[in-house]
Amino acid sequence: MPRAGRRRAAAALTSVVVGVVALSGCAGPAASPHPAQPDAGVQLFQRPWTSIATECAATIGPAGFAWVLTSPPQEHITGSQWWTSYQPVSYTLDSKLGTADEFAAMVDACNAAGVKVVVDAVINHMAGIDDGTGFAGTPFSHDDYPGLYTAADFHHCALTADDDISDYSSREQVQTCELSNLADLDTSSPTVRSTIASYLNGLLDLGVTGFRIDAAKHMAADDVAAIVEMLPKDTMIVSETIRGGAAEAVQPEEYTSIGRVLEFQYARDLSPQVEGGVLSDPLLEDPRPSHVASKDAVVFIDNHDTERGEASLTYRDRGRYLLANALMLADDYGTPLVYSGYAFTDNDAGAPQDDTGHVIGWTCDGVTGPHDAYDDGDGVCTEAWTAVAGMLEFRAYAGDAPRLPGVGDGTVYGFEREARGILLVNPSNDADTVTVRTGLPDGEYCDVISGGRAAAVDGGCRGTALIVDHGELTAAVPGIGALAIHVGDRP
Ligand code: ARE
Ligand code: CA
Repeated sequence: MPRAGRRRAAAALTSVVVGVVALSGCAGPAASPHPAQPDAGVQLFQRPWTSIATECAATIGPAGFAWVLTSPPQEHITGSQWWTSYQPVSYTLDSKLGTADEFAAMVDACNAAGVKVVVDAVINHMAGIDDGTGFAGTPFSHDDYPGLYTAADFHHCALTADDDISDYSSREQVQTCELSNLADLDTSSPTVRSTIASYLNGLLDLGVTGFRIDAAKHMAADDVAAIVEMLPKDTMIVSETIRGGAAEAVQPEEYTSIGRVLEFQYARDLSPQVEGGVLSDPLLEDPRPSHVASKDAVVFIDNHDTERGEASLTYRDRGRYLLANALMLADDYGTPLVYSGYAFTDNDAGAPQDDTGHVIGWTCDGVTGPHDAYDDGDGVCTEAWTAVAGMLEFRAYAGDAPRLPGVGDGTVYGFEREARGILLVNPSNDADTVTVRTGLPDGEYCDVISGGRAAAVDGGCRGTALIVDHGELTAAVPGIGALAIHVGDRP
């Protein structure tokens, strides 16, 4: 199908799915508002295309995710580490995650399930090793990639002894030297820009919706903008610009005119509070200092880098990690990106591979929450957690209702999305009962943390039933637990 046709078809399918969600909302009480269009995404780190295709139909679409972020799809260096994906050798779609045909089939399957596909675009650099043969058989050396780039297409910054970035307070180093020895493309060059744009346009032709721009900080914002201008106007762009503090020369704000940015500060403020068991700090409420504007932000609790580094909560924290995700999904700040990777003890270890170097696929059948224990290589399957699906529904019903100031007592903290829903979390080990004022209409509700999406079934409730009476909600919140009710889920 030609590009325009495919893209139109994907848009039409999305609105059909949204329509179905809206209709099931109507089956409830007449007063229920319709849910808003989903906006949250899920990063499926190192998940093969055939697995993503299955998951889009089985869990991701039904859970109410709007988009999935894939790992990089281009040919890369060989090796068992996950990070080989971030050393491109060519733009051929033949990688440890699957073939071009499998990629195209995955995009079609996800679009058909109402899930848009956003691709991790590694365009700042090529490989970081001296030479080799790529996963699809392409021979290369550090700054020579046959038929694609020659030495003239790369920066050779000559600002540091080894041409590597050593000082993040120098804009010139950050953007024209090598990030960990990765051959740095001269993104100011018109030919480099158009080579990159043709790679990205090829992906859009397959029905992809947009891109995470890897290492965006390491390209001048003007260079990224010039490349994005060669793509269709509605292409979704999420720039990876790690907020590195005031001493750094390059700041995320420089990239917000191009699209959204990943706002790293969000998890840095939220997660330590959940981990420490005390949630009350006004940092979590408006106005949020040192964050980009809400409309410009994609937020997350962790990602593939931070779960191996700075993140204070990851899948290993099980219940508290779930609480942080619930708080993010309930929030009115930013576009949430849930993270789903695999268990590991060695930071470099890739997802399990077969003897051809392909990652062995996994699906999330039967997963309903964090596992009690993980073996290395186990899929975490966050996208299949009952509470995550429930909070995506909460989010849809919260729509554009503002987040009200925090409520709570003892170890329980929570907030209301005005008159639409309320979330209460208890990050301590012990259950705690609280009574809070709420603007939700009086009546019976069904908790979506324990009950999931459409927790109210057949006039009953699959989760914990809760009552709002005279504008008050009294609830026993389990230790390392949460309760969430919204106007769309009333038995
Ligand atoms: C690997 C080896 C290196 C080797 C290199 C070349 O680990 O030892 O020199 O290969 O052979 C990922 C891995 C890297 C890996 C790379 C290539 O994390 O370990 O290197 O793939 O295979 C900065 C950047 C930010 C970047 C992080 C990791 O600003 O863009 O570093 N994040 C993205 C991806 C990564 C990926 C890359 C970029 C490269 O998400 O997964 O690397 O494509 C402060 C600064 C930050 C800085 C941070 C860490 O916080 O504010 O800007 O992030 O320090 O240095
Ligand atoms: Ca660069």
